[in-house]
Amino acid sequence: MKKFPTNFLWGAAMSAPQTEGHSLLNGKSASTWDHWFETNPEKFNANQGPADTSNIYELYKEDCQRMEDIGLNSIRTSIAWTRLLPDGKTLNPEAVAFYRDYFQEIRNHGVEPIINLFHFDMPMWLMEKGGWETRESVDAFAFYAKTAFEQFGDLVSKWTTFNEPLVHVECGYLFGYHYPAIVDFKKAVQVGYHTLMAHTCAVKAFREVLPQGEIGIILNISPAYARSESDADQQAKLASDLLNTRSFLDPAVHGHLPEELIALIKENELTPETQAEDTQLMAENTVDFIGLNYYQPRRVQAPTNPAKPAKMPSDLYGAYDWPEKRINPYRGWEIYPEAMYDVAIMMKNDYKNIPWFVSENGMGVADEERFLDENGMIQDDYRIEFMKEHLDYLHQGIQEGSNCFGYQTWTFVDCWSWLNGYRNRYGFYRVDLDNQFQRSVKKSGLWFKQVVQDNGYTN
Ligand code: BGP
Repeated sequence: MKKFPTNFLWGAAMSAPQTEGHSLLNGKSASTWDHWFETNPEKFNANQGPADTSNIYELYKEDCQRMEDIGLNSIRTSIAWTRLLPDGKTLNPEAVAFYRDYFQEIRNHGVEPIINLFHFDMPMWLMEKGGWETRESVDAFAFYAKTAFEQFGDLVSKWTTFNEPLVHVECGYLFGYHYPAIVDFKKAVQVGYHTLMAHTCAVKAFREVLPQGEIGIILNISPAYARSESDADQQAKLASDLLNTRSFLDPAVHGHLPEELIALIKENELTPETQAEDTQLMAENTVDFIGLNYYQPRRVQAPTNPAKPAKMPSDLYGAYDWPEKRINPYRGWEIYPEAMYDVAIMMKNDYKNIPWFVSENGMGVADEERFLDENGMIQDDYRIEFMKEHLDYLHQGIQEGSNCFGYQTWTFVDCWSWLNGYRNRYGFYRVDLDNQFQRSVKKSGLWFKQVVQDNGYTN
């Protein structure tokens, strides 16, 4: 049997905007998602918008029981900034009551809550002022963070600032997938920089309000693998790692941006506006732990005919189509569990072996009702296989000394996925959209329960 370290956290991750529903009710103001769905519903799969999502706002008590039913000992979700502080300043008492009861209920079921502050859900009032493009967003986020620590710090001891901060940078300011769908590399860098400073200032507030607690950040990790050992391909790998991995991981853990990244940004005339105190703030506010969301690697090669200075990241590294790749056809993402080991070793060797956990890993599959058995249970053996393969490599990394303390899958109950709505399902529980969001456990949920019980599994 492959055994995991004592007190290993087994769980699932989710987020407020993807699960709560009640998106414009109970005092919550609009996020960019509510606004975008209202103005451009055609962008969203099957007209599925953010209003209802999986209705945890009403079902959280039953859902906390469901967490216990499949043995989870930890869960990650987020607070909606727009629910807690609808105008950015005034506390919404209904939100405080809801989150307090929800977090208490999680704990009552023997599950440790890890609470995140931002999961792509920018308040619309702030976006109207320029969102992360403005320095004002840093202070606004720090205020929100401080408020959340004060209101819920007695119920939650593990906190994270951002989920995948690079996603709102890329999707919002380079590739058009998230509002405001601007395409501008320089703005993207500025947005990334302000996000980094917002994270930093939130950590600072945390140390003041909850000196006994632990705080981290959740990053999407797509380790780069170069086509060849040639200098040009290796240069592309370096650029990709600097922009996509080290841009947040280095400051979060080491307290400063990599010199090579600063030089790369400068060479390409992308240097953002900064403030004199930022360097010191970063140095003084490193994290206690890191969460890494791993789904797929990044295959890179030297770019062909790159613009100089770069207009897009593709001018710094090209996408390499690895002929041997294995793909999840529903999501179009490569399946490469080996990277889990590489990431574990990277954390050990390059990041001081800081405590870290796999904060998301999972497989989205469309039309899962194809796999319903006669008892109405989804037989998602593909998902079990996916988790096992990844856990195998994670286990190997831990055996070699990587300080990994947990594994959380995406996700607990099927949830709403941004522009993809409910097309691909990831949950341990199926959500029946035609039947008031009724849930039923999948085979993977029962498999996971056994894994948690045994703190490991047999291949
Ligand atoms: C991660 C996000 C999640 C979730 C997941 C699955 O990047 O943190 O919010 O959505 O990916 O991806 P998707 O929903 O796009 O299939």
